[in-house]
Amino acid sequence: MKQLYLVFGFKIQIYVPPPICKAIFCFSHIPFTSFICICSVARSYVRPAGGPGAVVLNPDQNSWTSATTAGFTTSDITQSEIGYKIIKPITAEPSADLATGPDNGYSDIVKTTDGSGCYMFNNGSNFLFRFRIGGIVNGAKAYNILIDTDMKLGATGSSADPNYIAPTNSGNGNPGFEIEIAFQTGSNISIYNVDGIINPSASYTYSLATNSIISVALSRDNSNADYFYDFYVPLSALNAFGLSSSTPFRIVTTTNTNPGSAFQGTRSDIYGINDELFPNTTDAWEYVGKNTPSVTLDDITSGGGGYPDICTAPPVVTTGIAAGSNVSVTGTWTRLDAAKPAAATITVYKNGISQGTTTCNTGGSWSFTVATLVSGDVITAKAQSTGESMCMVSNSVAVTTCAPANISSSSSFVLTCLSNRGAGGTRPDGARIKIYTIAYNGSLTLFADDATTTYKTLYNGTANPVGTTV
Ligand SMILES: [Ca+2]
Ligand SMILES: [Ca+2]
Ligand SMILES: [Ca+2]
Ligand SMILES: [Ca+2]
Repeated sequence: MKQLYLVFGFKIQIYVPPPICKAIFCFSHIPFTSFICICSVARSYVRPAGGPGAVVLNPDQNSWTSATTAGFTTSDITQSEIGYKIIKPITAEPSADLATGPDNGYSDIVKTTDGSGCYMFNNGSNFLFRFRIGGIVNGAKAYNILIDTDMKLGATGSSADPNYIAPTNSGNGNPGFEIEIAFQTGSNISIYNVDGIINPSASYTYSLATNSIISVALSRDNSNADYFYDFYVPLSALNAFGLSSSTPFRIVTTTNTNPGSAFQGTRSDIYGINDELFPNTTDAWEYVGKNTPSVTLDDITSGGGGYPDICTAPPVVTTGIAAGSNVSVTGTWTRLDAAKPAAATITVYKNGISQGTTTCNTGGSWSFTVATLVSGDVITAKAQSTGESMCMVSNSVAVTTCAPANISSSSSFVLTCLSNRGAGGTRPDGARIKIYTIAYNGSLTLFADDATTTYKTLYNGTANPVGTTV
């Protein structure tokens, strides 16, 4: 409401409407004192102009993306004509967090009250997408879907993508996405094969008139209208890339101030992160992709289970696990960000088989006793917090046997601590401690003792055992 002026004791209030109103209704709720005008906001499509738009995106072919001509009144998700499934952001998506482009504008992914800003849907024949964008402008931009079909991303680690392309000073890399779908305003909707490619050619193109609709959302980020950018591609085209209805894939949504492939353009906004904290675009895509749960096309049908809960951050398994009985496996766990639950259940695996669970608070350490470990066993762990998915695995630690040839025969020597910062323990009085490295052929090289200057063995500040021979 905007109070304009007082005229002869009559308070006149004028509503300043959003850009598109179905109608403006005015009434006086207290006779002769004030008038209230309500804009019944039309969630009508705004592009393409001059017709009902794509039948796939607007099945009843009226002028509304809402389920009824009453528009969106309480929720533009539950009242949507298409039952889009929410793509859950890995962390809160801020407004005005852009790498390039005007804040709150045509490339800013914004959110509604539940935190969501991107959506997708499988209608049985087509793959539909919806971006919630803070504004609209004439001109050619791109709204890009990056799809990882082999669950591999990054240059290193057990799930590295063999087709990883590093970024250069002059352009984006590709951390391991295989398919890209781009809504390129001003030209078309394209599907690109980007498997090991950063300068892709479109494998399929579809016209904006038949495959896209832009309409007004209920949310009003920055106190002005937000828009739904809807587009779709046929499932048959994705099937040609090997993506079946049950193929797990990961999805990253991103906007681009250039009208083309994300890999060739200038990143504006990646959904699910504060872009101001991720200056390297390729690393940001990889970070989001790796922290994203997998989904299938079956999940996002009207009867499907929906988009999975977001992943709990993985634990870290402490290295240096020796073979034996009742071995204590230890590690740490830290949540992805402060908005996430502070505790997680840790499941420990031996050779991929669950051995049991323990718990951990964020920033803390955990331990779990495994009954038997032999050299070559591989230990991993996963974490799960309330309301989240257990979809990320820790580092892998191989169990080793430690039996150097000249191991001390003293039973009074006890190693109580071993970490990458050093080791500590107790020893018989007067004994000298020497640390050796062991080569693959079994030969020993002195690493540290009380006479070594680089890595020195200390005895809690005492001179003991000077003169002792070991
Ligand atoms: Ca944003
Ligand atoms: Ca807005
Ligand atoms: Ca991949
Ligand atoms: Ca963002």
